[in-house]
Amino acid sequence: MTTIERAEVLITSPGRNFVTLRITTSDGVTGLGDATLNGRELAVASYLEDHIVPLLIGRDPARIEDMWQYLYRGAYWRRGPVTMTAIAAVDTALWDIKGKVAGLPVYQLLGGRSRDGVLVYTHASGSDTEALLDDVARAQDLGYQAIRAQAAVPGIAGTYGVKKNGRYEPANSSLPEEQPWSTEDYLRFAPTYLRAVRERFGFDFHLLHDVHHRLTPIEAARFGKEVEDVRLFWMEDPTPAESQDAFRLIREHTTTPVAVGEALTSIWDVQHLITAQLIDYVRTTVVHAGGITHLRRIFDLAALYQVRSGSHGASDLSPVCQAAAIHLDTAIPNFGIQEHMGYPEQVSEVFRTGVTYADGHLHVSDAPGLGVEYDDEAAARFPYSPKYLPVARRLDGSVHDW
Ligand code: EZ4
Ligand code: CO
Repeated sequence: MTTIERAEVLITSPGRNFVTLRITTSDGVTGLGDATLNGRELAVASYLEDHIVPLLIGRDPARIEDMWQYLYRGAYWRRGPVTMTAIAAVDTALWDIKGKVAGLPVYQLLGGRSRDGVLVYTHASGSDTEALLDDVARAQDLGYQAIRAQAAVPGIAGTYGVKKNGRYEPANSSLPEEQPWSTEDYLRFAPTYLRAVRERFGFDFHLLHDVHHRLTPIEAARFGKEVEDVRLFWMEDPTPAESQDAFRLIREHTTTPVAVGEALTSIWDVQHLITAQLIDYVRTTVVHAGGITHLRRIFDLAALYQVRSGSHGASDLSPVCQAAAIHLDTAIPNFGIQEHMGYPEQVSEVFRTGVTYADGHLHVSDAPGLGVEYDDEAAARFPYSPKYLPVARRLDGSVHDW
């Protein structure tokens, strides 16, 4: 029997930190899984190295579902981002191996193509409304048909989502940066720049906006209602999702579509959101929600309730996760949209991927497995350096949701 012979946890920082799990079988086939949890990289590396890798050696790499059950159900301590990211890494690597053994790209193993390409949205932002408008024009020139718009709230240094020197990278300091937040200023300003985008560019493209957990349910309801004329594709993470029922209040007040889930890690975290039809798009993704196996299960549940996928795709999800996500997006019936933020240049020196962009869509190659290769020599040139996400404080100094 073919067995898992080796599993290595690889850490590199080509412009930003990534953790990768590489599993090698007794037949010499390798599979890759993304294990990156932004700002908590070493916690996942330890969970894998100290608690998962010893369990893998000698097992059958073909038993993907059983491995998932063994690592999730077989453990007393369940769920949470560290655990689910580690399980995701194993699951993704095993799908990669299965594809290579079969000589098929992963989307074929998932049932084959449901669409020609994967609609993606890119990010546009600005230090003020004019700069945002310039950035939306740039995104349109690149062919994007869906664009997320964020602008710096006047007087609020470090507003979420605004690029510095052409890139947005929130995990930016060796200890968490503390950033101010004013809900009042945001609620006054954000509708004005979203309206300015529609006034300048019209309605012939999808416009998205990320609230990034900053509002209470009633504030989010007011915001959604106020921007209905802007016809957002979605408002993202309007309020923290620890209480799934909080979304009912938003729902009762506005027809602005709601997306949530980038920080959620299991089907249980989205069960009520989906089954009570409190959201329109579920943003869970491969690396943080238990891998291809579990994400497929979430999307299948979502399909029953006309909820579509809208997976997180920020630069802190590695090209291995991106490739896995595009394979899944290609295959599922209820795909909605995929986030595509792009990577620092050096990332392509370490990860060679078959994912390509054309006309607002991403495509996977027909290479067997996920179609991603990891260059150890290049990786060694970029040592890990600790980076934290910021912390938000209201103007009175108290902690707010970042
Ligand atoms: O803040 O991935 O929609 N994208 C986002 C991201 C998240 C980061 C956190 O690690 O909200 O920018
Ligand atoms: Co987001």
